[in-house]
Amino acid sequence: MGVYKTALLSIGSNLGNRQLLLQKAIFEIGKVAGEVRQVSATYETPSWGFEGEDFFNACLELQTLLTPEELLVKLLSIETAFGRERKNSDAYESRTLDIDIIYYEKEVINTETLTIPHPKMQERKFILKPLADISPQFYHPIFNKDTRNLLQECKDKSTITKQVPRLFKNRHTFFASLQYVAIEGNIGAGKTTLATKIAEDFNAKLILERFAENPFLPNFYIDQSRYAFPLEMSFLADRYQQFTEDTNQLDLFKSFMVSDYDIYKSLIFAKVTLQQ
Ligand code: PH2
Ligand code: MG
Ligand code: MG
Repeated sequence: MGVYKTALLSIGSNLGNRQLLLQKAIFEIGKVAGEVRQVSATYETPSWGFEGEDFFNACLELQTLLTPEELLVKLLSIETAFGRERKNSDAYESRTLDIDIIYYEKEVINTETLTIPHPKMQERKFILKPLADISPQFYHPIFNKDTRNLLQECKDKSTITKQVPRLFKNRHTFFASLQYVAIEGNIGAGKTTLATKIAEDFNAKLILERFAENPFLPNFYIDQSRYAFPLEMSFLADRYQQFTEDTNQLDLFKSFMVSDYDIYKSLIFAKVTLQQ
């Protein structure tokens, strides 16, 4: 059995939906490289060292059984899978996703492919600030200073701003932060399948739409304009009753609720079948 090692990573994006890319990257890192134990806040930071769009940056703590080289290979393949394109030049470029190993335990590594600790970390507030969120007292093995000291001494004066939506270290913590999830979509899209899987995987109370015979439906097919209103009212009343019954009792053993319909679907139908 291998021994778990702690790696501290910096992640950044300045192309596309930056927050979503960082979040998906964290989930993927947790899937292929180990367990994500901590995630910092997200910070918006001006591009450092080149002209480009502002970045979103964060840091995370990973527990891993991989060696530094194995970890690097996994992280590079995630970058590629997330649309990162590398041109054959040394200049910085905008990127959908960058993942850098800042520390790997207290190891000092200098090979052709890998330099750990990250050689420029002490010059970059976009690394030190988020790192101070999760590892303020981690000692740099060469400088013998902790993250807080390095941040205080850092000459990078760029303004970086904390973002409000936070990143989650895994899907479980994400789902546990929710209260109610409603899945909507066309008939046959797979709403029930998805809601059922989410309920199983993430310990949610499952709320499925119950179809009752609607007495107005046959008439509606004969005379739409005459029966559309009572039909929609009847569906709405039925859904309202179901919804109140199913959501009123709190199941203390479940962490949230997931349903295969949204109560507001009545409005969508009404827009189609009713006159103004
Ligand atoms: N990454 C770089 C170069 N410059 N600037 C910001 N603000 N954030 C980054 O992640 C970043 C950068 C090279 O990897
Ligand atoms: Mg980098
Ligand atoms: Mg990199």
